[in-house]
Amino acid sequence: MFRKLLLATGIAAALLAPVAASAQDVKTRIIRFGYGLSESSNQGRAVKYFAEELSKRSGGKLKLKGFGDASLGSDIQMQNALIGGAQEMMVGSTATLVGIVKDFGVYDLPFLFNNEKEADAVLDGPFGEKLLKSLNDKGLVGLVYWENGFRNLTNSKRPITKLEDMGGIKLRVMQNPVYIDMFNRFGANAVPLAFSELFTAMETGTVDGQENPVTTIQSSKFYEVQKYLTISRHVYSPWIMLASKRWYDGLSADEKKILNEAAVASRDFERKDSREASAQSIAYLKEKGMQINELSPAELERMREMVKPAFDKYAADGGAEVLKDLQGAIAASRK
Ligand code: TK8
Repeated sequence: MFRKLLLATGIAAALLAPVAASAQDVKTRIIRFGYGLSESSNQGRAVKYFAEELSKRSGGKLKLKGFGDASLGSDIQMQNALIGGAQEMMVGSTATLVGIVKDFGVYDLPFLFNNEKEADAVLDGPFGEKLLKSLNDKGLVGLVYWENGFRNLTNSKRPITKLEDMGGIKLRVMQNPVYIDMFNRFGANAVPLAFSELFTAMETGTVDGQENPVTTIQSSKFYEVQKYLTISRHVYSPWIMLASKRWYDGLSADEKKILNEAAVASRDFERKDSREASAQSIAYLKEKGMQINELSPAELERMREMVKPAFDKYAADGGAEVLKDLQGAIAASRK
């Protein structure tokens, strides 16, 4: 009797197992996911959340391994690894994609977005989607945009209260012509450099300053090597989650669905978390000894005036259409 029961349960289990497995066409996969910031940053927290979502939605089969602190390489190196199929996924700045799809530089023009709400509407809407799609024939799949945030200036030389204070400051910028042009117009000496080399460059005095959202200034401990923080909010910077197209194309429809849905969930988590963290950062940085000032509306207006020709240059360099589309999308988000 007992043996019969055992046998029966065994048969039932054998019959059921393939049913459960075939309900979802999901293989066990290890996904190497690289990012530039530390594990404890807003970026690191969202990678962890994404890993958990993937695991939950795949019954533990899609196993994401996060590699922070650019341990798989800088943004640009990782993009190339994805294209070649040597790495599955990453998150990084849209600004460093300009070597692959030039139009991504449009997000870097200064003072486009007034607030996060406009950015969300434009990035998640048809404009942002179209740019994501443009990566497909370059070997990349753009999944979602996360928030890096509004960028602010730090430096070790002097407080920046007016444009002229930027004069001669060696300022690290992302490897992107829009940033180089913008900060040279402001009178700084723009030095393009990978994020992964930035801390050391500031520590050794190779550069005097940099610009990033307050969350990054906190999580990357830039306050240890930078005295002055100027709230300028000159650019709203997105992050973009990317997959290797070579790898992605080999996924089943079920796996793609899980990946896409978990990516959207991670985006919503990341934006909320980053915004909450951002609200705490200023007080934290002050406590760490940074001297903080806000640029006056009048100074911001002078900066806007001064960089107007950067827009004309961008349009003349082949960006006219994408710029017009973006400005249209932002205007629509304000209605
Ligand atoms: C992290 C970078 C960073 C960006 C930069 O890899 O390079 O300044 O803001 O977030 O993508």
